Amino acid sequence: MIPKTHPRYESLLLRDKVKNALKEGYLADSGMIAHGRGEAFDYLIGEKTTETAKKACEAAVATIYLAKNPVLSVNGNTTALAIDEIIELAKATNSKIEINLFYRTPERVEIITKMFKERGWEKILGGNDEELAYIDNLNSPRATASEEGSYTADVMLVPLEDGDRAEILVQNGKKIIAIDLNPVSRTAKMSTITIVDNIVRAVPLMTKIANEFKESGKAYDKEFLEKIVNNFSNEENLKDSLAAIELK
Ligand code: PTJ
Repeated sequence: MIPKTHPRYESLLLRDKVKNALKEGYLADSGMIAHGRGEAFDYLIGEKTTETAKKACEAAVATIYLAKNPVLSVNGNTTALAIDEIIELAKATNSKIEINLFYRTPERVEIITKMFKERGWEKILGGNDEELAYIDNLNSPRATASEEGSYTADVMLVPLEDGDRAEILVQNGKKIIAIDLNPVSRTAKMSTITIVDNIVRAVPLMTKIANEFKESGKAYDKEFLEKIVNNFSNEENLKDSLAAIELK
């Protein structure tokens, strides 16, 4: 039990989630390493959402609203840290959710599928029962793709990925939104929009923006959405994200 008064309470809580996910059998053991790397970058940006990340979130939501078939891709770490938040975002933006694992095993897929179903999200794509297609030129289990999901998606959210998929998906004509605390990662550089923020803050912020756009009618204003997307430069945004890292 972590005392709420601990100065690193939030961070320790996330560590607990990741540790439990490993014990429950759905987090890849490398997921612990990935989490540690994320923690270090989060520390450097002050463990808060920067204005730069907020801009990227707005561009991401606008891109999703303009999409025909948006898909939110989930792996072990994303499930451990943000399963409820991902479901909320999918509901707010009418997106599909698909399991995609680098270290894919039927057991991990089964546990993650069950977790989504227990939360009322029945139609989880990329599961064991589905006949999956394969993305060309991708030589890892990440190549698995649901026909109605990532195979035909025009926009995909890919949080916390290693660097092999984003580039290929972009080459396949998809718009890729990454959530990655490391602004110099391969995924960050290769994606269409990179949100340099912790997934636990970025996804709820995206949902908040999505709901605000809906309430104000902007979600249905194509011109407004296109303007946000066209004004966004991932290269510039990554430069600003890097500048937000302060070594004091
Ligand atoms: O569940 P699987 O089998 O698909 O495996 C998933 C992992 C995460 C193990 C796999 O994709 C991997 O090895 O990823 P990497 O190469 O370690 O990259 C993960 C990236 O996510 C790194 O750049 C981290 O800085 C970043 N990251 C880690 N935690 C967070 C994060 N970004 C946002 N929020 C976080 N909480």
